[in-house]
This record gives sequence, structure tokens and C-alpha cells, in this order.
Amino acid sequence: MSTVIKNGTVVTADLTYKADVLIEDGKIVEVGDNLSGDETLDATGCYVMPGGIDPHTHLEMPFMGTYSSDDFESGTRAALAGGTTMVVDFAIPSPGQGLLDALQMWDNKSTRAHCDYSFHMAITWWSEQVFNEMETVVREKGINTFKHFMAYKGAMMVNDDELFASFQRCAELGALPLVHAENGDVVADLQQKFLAEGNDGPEAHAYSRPPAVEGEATNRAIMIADMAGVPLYVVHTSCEESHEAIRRARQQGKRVYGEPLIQHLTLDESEYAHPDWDHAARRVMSPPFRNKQHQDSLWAGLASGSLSVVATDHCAFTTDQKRYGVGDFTKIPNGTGGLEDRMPMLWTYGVETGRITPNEFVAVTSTNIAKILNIYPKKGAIMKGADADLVVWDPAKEKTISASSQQSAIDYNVFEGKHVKGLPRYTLTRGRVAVHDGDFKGQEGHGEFVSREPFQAVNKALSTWKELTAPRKVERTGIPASGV
Ligand code: DUC
Ligand code: ZN
Ligand code: ZN
Ligand code: ZN
Repeated sequence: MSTVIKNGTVVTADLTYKADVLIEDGKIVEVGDNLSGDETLDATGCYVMPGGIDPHTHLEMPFMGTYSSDDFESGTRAALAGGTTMVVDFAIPSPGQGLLDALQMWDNKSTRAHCDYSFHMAITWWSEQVFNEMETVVREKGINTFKHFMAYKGAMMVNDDELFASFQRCAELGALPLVHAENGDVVADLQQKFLAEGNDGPEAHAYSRPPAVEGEATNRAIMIADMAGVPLYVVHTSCEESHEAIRRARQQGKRVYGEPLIQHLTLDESEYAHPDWDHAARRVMSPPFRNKQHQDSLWAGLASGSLSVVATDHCAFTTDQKRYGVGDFTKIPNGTGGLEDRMPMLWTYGVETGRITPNEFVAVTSTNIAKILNIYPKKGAIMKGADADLVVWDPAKEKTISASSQQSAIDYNVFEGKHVKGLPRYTLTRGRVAVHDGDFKGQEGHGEFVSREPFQAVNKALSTWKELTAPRKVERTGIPASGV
């Protein structure tokens, strides 16, 4: 069976043109004029774009004494409803657990996915076993990215020696390290300070994680990656301090990628000053929301190219789960949702306002991510042979975001009441229509694991630097007897 998308305007990361798109067996087989197929989808007035890729989700993640409440079923349903056709989740071993063991757990969770998915592997502790299993993960399991938490002291946090060891291992294997960049030691100290002063509400969560802890850790991770000779991907870049470090590194020729979240782009720190405890706690995530100046910095980064992708860090907890932290903000499970809203919110606040172009929208929601993760042009492209993960985007379609009509399993939405303009008319996952005008027609288990090959790219600027400065032992004419 073939499907043709007719009368639309194809928008990719670099081109905009009128064309039909013909699909067979889940792949794009032709892009051109006057195509026909067994089934026709009308795209009059719409943009036909590569489906979104969310490179950062936590579905059914064990965290802070509970599990995040969207699993691979509800999470990928939410994704498709909002035009996202692939998610990349994190397999996170508990300290002491083997990587392959953790991967098996995430494999088991993912069987109900409605859309394609992949995994990043987290390094939460260091040992010879971890060192060895990293090779299996890259060469046999199709995973080319390793995530490191520089925060969550006493849980997943890794120290600088572990970071350096893992980054060097990534360099050897052609893998890309990711960092959650916050100084976990300083955060832990500030948390105790605020609690001791009687500051136990959700606002203290933000006080305990100021932009400086993120800027410091981002700079440190960039320098450590530089010494290891490996590119670096900084997840949830939320502030100017971190963005500035990334911008400077890129200007120096280093491959460093920054990933702002749709939440940080559109919601600010005033949310934590809300008088309702639940309202504020529902918005507790790490890093926390920032002020308007930081938001401006992130938008500028997307427009200028110093920041590469927009993600969600989708990690949804119910109000009841958030209430674990009544009386102690450090026990509020960290995380917010966003999978269904990322694309409409970015279109509304980015494209509709003129901050980014439709082509830049495609770049930061799909194509750049596919390139960085080494799955382009299977994903993130509209061309012959690419997977037919597509969104037929109606720029005139509007709605008001509300928990009452969302796919996510939780009982609220941090974007509640926001009016968005720009929504999917159709979302297709490997050629299959999963969403039509807000109706969900997906199929549980349709999603497949997307295997990702190691990278060819190295940190070229660094390798040149290394050659120039490679330490050489100095031949000396005389060595004195040692002192006493
Ligand atoms: N931050 C969150 O808010 N949730 C999940 C993990 C993280 O780093
Ligand atoms: Zn994180
Ligand atoms: Zn995360
Ligand atoms: Zn219709």
C-alpha cells in the first residue's frame, strides 16, 4: 500500500518548496509533482516537515523514590499528538548495576512504544566492568551516546576523575558524551543551607540551583572533554552562563552542542513565586526555570546557531508524587512534561513571533538532532529512502493547552492555558497515520528501536592542539644528585 501527501509545501532544514511526497513500506520513495498513491492525505495550506525528534525523555524512570508517570505507551502517544515521531530515552543503571543489565530493563519497558525510539546510556559509576561494557554498548547495542550527571550527589553523580575516564573511553569508541551540567557539591550544600534557614518550599529549589552552578559545570565539562579529545553535548542548557561557555567553545572550533528545553524558553522563574504550593512544585525541575534575560539568551542561541536543538527532558510526575516534598523541597521529584507541547509551543513562540524561521524550526526540532546522533538521513530528512516519519503541519490550527485534553498520564500541564497556533493535521510514523486532526490512531508496539553507529568525527581543533603541544621528554645535559 502506498500513501501520497498532496498539495503541501515541503519544509526541511534548508529548503522550502511545493511538492507531493510518496510513501511505500514506511519509507519515502519519491518527492515531486503530480504523484499518486493508494491513499491520499491532503496537505492544502500545510507544511510537510520531518517529524520531530525529542533527544531527551525519561519515560517510566525510577527517580527520587518513585517512577516518572508517563511510560513508553503514554509518552510516545503524547509525542505523536504533538508532531514528534521519535524519542531518545536514557537507560540509567543504578550505581553498581551493569550497563547491559540496565539496558535490558529499558528494552523491556519500550515494547509498547507507538513511535520509534533509541537510548542514551548513563554512566552513574565507574569500574573496569563499566569500561568494558561501554564497548559492547557501542559495537553491539547500537548506542553511541553516554550521559553523565554532574549533579544528584549521593545518587547518580559522577566526579571529575570518572568524567575524564569515561570521556576518554568515549573518544576511543567514537561515542559522544552528554552531561547534565550542574555543580552537585555546591547544590547539595545550598540545599542544606536553605532548609536550615526554614526555606523548605519549592521556591528554594530554584535558589539552590543558581545559574552559576550550571555555568561552572558546563565550563568544567567542556575543558575535561577538550583534554579527552572528544566532542560534548550539554543537555538542558538553561542560562546565559552555560550558553556563554558553549558559544565560546564553538568559536574556538570545539564541537560542543547545547540543548535548551521548550520549558526554559517559554516559562520563567516567577512560577516558583506562585502562592499555591502545588503550582510551584509541579514546575520543579533541574535546572529550574530562569528569568527573562536567560530566556532571551537561549532564543538568541537558537537563531544564531550557538545552540543546536530543542528538547523537553520529559519527566512527568503527578501532583500526588510532587507532594512527597511537602515540608522539604529536596524531596519534590524533579521533572516536568512537554512531549506533546514542544513543537506547537516552539512554533507559536518561535516562528509566529519571528524569532526563528520555519527552516530553523525543522533544524532544531529534528534535523540537527538526527545529525548529532548519527541517524541522518534515515531520520530528520525528507528525501528518497528516508523513513516516512512526517508531520503535516497546519500553521492556522489553534488550541488552548489543557491537561483535560492531553495524552500524558498526569493530572496537570505546566503550559495550561497557553494558546498555541500551529499544530499537526497528520503525524505519520514510518508511513502510518498516527494522528489526524487531534484524533489518535496510533498502534501500541509499532515503535522500533533505532540503532546508531559510532561517529567518524573527532575534535579536530583539539587534535591539532595536541600535536602541537604533545609533551616530549627533555634530554638534559646534566642531572644533579637528589637533595637530602
Ligand atoms: N532533571 C529533571 O528535572 N528531571 C529528570 C532528571 C533531571 O536532570
Ligand atoms: Zn538532567
Ligand atoms: Zn533529563
Ligand atoms: Zn482532515
